[in-house]
Amino acid sequence: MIDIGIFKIFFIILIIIYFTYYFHKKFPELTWDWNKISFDDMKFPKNFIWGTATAAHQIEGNCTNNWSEFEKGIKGNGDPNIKGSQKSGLACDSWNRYDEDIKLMKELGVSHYRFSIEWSKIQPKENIIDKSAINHYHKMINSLIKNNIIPVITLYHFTHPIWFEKKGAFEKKSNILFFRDFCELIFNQYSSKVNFWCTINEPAVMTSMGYFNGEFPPGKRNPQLSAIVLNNLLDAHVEVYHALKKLNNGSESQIGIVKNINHFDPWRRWNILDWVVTWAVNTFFNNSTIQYFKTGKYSVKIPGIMWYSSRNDLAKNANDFIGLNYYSHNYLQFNWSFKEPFIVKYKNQDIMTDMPYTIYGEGIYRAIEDISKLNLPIYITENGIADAKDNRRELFIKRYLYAVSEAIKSGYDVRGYFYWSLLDNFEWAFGYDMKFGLHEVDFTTQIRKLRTGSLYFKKIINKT
Ligand code: GCO
Repeated sequence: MIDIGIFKIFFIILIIIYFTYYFHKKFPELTWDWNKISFDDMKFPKNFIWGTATAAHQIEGNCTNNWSEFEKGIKGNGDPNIKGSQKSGLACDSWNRYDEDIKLMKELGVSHYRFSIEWSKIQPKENIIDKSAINHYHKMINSLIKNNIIPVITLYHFTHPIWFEKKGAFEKKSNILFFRDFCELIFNQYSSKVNFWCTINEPAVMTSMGYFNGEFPPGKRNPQLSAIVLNNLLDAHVEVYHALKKLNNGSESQIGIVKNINHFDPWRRWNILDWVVTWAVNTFFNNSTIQYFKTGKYSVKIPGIMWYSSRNDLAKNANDFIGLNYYSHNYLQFNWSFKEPFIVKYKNQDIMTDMPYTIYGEGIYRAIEDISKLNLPIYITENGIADAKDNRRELFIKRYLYAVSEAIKSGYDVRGYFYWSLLDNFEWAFGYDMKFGLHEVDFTTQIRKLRTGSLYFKKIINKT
């Protein structure tokens, strides 16, 4: 008698092999031989936009918001929320030194500056609008324009007033109205001078860090809630987009969301379990947002972790462009633990940045390919390296810019590139340890100095 069990096992093994092979082929991990690449071939179109980017909480100083509250706290394991209990504090004092910062941009040769408006400074209490804060940004925008730097506003870059946090922030769909009102107010103020608008910065970063692993405020660890908050942030973008379009200057303005793509690749390409965890993380982090704007359907269904779906038909036409933030990729290895289902891995031969990820120039090409599914003009709204020793910055810039130039050569509609960041600044949970600045900042004297590793960027942008 033949044992049916053996056939079953054989059949299951065949299926596993088939799927592993299928994933391996369908999701290649792009790698180039950098030794054979000449950076002299790099070309950018004449009208390509060059800029730098910052965010209010990271540079302005003296913010009182959900982040400044979080900076005081400690995690469940007793560690401080921010490395070494650092506080954002005075940051780069850019609230007072914006003219100095604009001078740095001019010296670099960039034509655009992406910055964010600090909601908590404009609306410190639910019923109070601070006119001096509104005037402050008017003055800053005027100064940018006077210096021929085009302002690009981000309406929401991770921070909000404490009163909004107390209401449950984006955990509740009904709170979107408060955010929409704030955006309308800002748009009415500045849209006659500014026509390039980013709504929300990196919703998936904010939700995975804030609600999945608890590294950002509100420090929760609740996967199901993170799926809901992500959906609410995407719906908030859609609501704001359509509201702003109806206002004066709305139809002439370019309004879009900013999406961070971080690829998750399997540590062992021949292991189906590594594919399963990368599928799960990519679904939440990358694909759900792309699918939402393509089809109006939001769906993150990861058995045992999160299970949520909804629809918003207004999402399909809710961007004039897409902002792409790109830094790197991570390898994931499946782990037999419900609490920690995967481990992040790095290959020995890869060059690390100071952040827990490597230099992976090819990745920005892949990310452009992915985001191009939305059929929108693409702006790289952030890309840069944390490199305190300044011994990898030039290499980073060369490789990533080369990859962007290759994407343009292949026909992708990439129209601009904003380097993150103009200055060293408060890098969220890492505090001031991460040095992303083209300019080094001495935080005791506030003196800014262009880094040697940034000279290549200056050279390229002044060539095109
Ligand atoms: C983010 C933000 C920036 C970061 C930058 C470097 O991705 O967290 O948009 O505020 O500082 O990405 O990590």
